[in-house]
Amino acid sequence: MRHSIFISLMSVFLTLFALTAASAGGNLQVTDVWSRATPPTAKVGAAYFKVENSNSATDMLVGVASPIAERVEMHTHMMMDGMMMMHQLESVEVPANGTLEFKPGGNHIMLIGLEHTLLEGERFPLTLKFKNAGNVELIVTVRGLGG
Ligand SMILES: [Cu+2]
Repeated sequence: MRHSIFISLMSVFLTLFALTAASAGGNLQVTDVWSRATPPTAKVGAAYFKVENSNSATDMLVGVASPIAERVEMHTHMMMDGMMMMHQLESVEVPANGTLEFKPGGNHIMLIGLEHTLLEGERFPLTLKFKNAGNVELIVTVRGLGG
């Protein structure tokens, strides 16, 4: 008798665990993943994307990684003493049932120490690390300098 109660409790836990695992990452959708081509001597580039969160809970973007640069950071622009400055962010909130946008003039992913010039049409991997959803692997498409 005891034994069967233990088994059924275990199966409840396992089911709960499976449900939790399935929902992780499933409610975040990352679109518009792009980067801008860089001039031949440039050592830095930027990447942009949009995260849609259809979950009723907020998530946090807590890290970024790419093999294409020595360092990858999250940045934002802010006015300081009348000058537009870049400022590194440790984490960025993804609002519940909302959208987080990384776009030119605002939040951006900074690729520092580029391995090579980014050419239009090129693709490279980018990993976004979310506090709740875990890692999301993306492919960034490089757009032309004018686009
Ligand atoms: Cu920057």
